[in-house]
Amino acid sequence: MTILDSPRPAATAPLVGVVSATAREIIDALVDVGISHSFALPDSVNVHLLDALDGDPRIASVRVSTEDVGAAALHGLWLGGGNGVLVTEGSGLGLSTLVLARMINDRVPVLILTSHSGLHGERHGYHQSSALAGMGTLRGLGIAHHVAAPGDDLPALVRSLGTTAQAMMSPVALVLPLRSITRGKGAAGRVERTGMSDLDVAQVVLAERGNGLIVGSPGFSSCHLAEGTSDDVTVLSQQELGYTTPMAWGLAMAQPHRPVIGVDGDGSVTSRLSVLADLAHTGPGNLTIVVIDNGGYGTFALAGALPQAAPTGWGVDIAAVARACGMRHVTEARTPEQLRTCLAIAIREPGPRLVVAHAPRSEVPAFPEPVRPSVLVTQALRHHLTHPRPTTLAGDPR
Ligand SMILES: Cc1ncc(C[n+]2csc(CCOP(=O)(O)OP(=O)(O)O)c2C)c(N)n1
Repeated sequence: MTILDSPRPAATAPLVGVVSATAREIIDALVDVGISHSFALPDSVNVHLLDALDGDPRIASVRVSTEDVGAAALHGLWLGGGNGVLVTEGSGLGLSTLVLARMINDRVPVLILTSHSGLHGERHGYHQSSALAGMGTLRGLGIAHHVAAPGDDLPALVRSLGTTAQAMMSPVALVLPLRSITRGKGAAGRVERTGMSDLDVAQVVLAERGNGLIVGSPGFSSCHLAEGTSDDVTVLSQQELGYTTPMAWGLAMAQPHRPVIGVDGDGSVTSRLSVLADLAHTGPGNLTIVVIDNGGYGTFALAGALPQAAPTGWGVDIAAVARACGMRHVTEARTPEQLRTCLAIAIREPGPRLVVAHAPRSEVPAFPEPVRPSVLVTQALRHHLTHPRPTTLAGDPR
């Protein structure tokens, strides 16, 4: 057993979580406290609520590609006479810190429904960063908040905290427990799609990488990349939306003689489109970014959600944006064969290069989470790249 074969929950481990409310009950409570608009980006806890909000005429439901932008829009909305709720996981709340500080300064109320407190049966270690960012923002800014436990009366809490936000003229947050909101009636429709899949993309990248270092994204593809490379520290993933491409960029700068491949998701890249301008300007030649474009946030199929459109699903063309930003080497692939050709060139020729892999089909991974705790891979990769002598993961050979 190597250091990376760390214990993980069995795939059959019971899911911890108690449904506390249907999405409809939460929306009724939001309406009762005068919420007119919601701004949101999906996560596994809120996704059923967002689907229900989209279909409820009482609240205008706005999907955003990054949460801090939603927070800033809610500030403007209040100026104009509206009352909003920000629905976000903890990582997005962390991103919104600066905007919330301004809202506190200006006495602008907003109700925040967030998730990942780091308590109550959390079983994915990679949610730690989300919990730290979200709870850190609440504590650091002194935002009044309540961490709900499984089984709590969530609609009552929404009514109570929504009222408080308005009375105190301040942001107020409810931290939702895992799997606490159900869709209510009706099962999610599964959409059958044809064409290349995220699994195909991962397999081609692994086959074509040579000695390339790989940085995956928060989506399914990281699980596909991790399966079968469990002893390989040169394949790691970045679990925060939007930061796969920047992390791969920095790694490529530090390792100029080695190819570096960022395997990013369309939802992740569109949350930080400005990185494409940065890469065009200063991106290193050994960097290749493969964007898996499936038109949405495919990962939430795991939570039994309806397909969640990302900006690509609304028509954003990542290849066109990259070209408009000044990236000179942009290609697109629709089949594994085309992707193989694009990658072979990208890895051989100087870049930076962007390959958009149109992969509408999502394969649910065999084990739907990164196989290894990221701290182990992070530290092992750094050691591997900076240590003058070869090491094995089982231990230092000296
Ligand atoms: C800042 C932030 N907000 C929200 C999330 C929750 N989240 C996890 S995976 C994911 C979707 C990723 O979409 P995409 O990059 O298109 O990959 P796919 O799910 O399609 O594989 C989201 C929104 C997150 N990880 N980070």
